[in-house]
Amino acid sequence: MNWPSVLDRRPFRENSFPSKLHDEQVAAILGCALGITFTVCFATGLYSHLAQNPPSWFELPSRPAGLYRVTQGLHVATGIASIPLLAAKLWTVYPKLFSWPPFESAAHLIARISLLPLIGGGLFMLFTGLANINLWYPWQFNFPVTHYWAAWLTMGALVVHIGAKFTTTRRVLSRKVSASAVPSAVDAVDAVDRRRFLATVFGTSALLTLFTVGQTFAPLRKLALLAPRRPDVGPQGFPVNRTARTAGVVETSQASDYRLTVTGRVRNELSLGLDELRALRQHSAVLPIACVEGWSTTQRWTGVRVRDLLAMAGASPDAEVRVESLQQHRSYRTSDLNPWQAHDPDTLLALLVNGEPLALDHGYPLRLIGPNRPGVMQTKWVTRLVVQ
Ligand SMILES: Nc1nc2c(c(=O)[nH]1)N[C@H]1C(S)=C(S)[C@@H](COP(=O)(O)O)O[C@H]1N2
Ligand SMILES: [Mo]
Repeated sequence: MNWPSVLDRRPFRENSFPSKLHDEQVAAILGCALGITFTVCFATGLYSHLAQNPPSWFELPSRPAGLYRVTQGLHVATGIASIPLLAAKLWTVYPKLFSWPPFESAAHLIARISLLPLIGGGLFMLFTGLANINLWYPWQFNFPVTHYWAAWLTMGALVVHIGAKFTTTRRVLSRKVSASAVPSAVDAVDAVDRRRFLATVFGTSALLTLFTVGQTFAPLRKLALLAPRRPDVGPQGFPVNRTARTAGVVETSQASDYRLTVTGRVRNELSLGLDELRALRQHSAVLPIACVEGWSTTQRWTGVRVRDLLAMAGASPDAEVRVESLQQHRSYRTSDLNPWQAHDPDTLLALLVNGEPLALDHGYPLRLIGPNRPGVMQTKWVTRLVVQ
């Protein structure tokens, strides 16, 4: 192959990309914004992962009660805000794909290779996250596991990228006027174009956030027009992800022989019918359901404290508890309470929401609700507590 003739063709030819928006300073500003949104998204995602899969050295505290709601709300909001930023950033820098020679030094080669996991990973994270909040799974893999490991790969590549671009970014961001001492009229027009481009990109990002963040931030609820789930729409005024029908619990949850059992490492096993549960001391708490998909809703729940049941059963105060649902298949049929959560005065097995018996889709006859827990761990249709 004859290289020079290849280089003579588009897109390798000089001036193949005449737009002045393919500019280092624009790329640097978008890069800084993405650095912030990706870092917040990664930190809140790690927290969510720890909450759902606690390693032996970590126990999720049960307070502040609304913490997970804030962190997961931020996770989804920063992910959504990143979409226009990443699209604009990729468009700004794509001519560099065709730069010649392809690399100038070993460090430059490594920096360019790291773009593969960075761009691939970034697009993968935003696409899978967006699909997940829309409950759309056009793939075979396990979403949480893959999304988690791809995040490490992406952030690793981001660290390499920041290292490689640090000097250039500092230089172009401190550049006030154009390279020539006296800026020409053409330069001034280019600068206005660049500012307009950036304003459009940041504006799109802000509008997307504004029209979705009401799914968890109550004052903006009316504006949550683009949110896949409205926090005030559903039976009893709040949403349902998994219905009793899809969970396969329609018959069992309505059976008159329903019992709650408390077993495992206890002195006396308990087996309580609904009337017996209603006759125990009832406690109310105002707590959110904070779904990993970013929506959340706060309700007033009433029922029996888990710690009261543990005391009745004679369980040790530092016990962990596995909460099991009538649901037999698919994920989220059980969840674990660490000792803090199990003994929190607001961790309830709720019979009522806002004074009414729970709707079947909200977990009738009994659901777990506790402070600072991911929504997926607020198990519905509870039938058994196993003390570990
Ligand atoms: N048994 C059971 N409980 C469950 C689920 C489930 O699939 N099965 N879904 C969880 C999820 S993802 C959330 S966000 C909360 C609230 O979900 P809902 O909107 O389906 O009630 O309940 C949780 N409890
Ligand atoms: Mo959820």
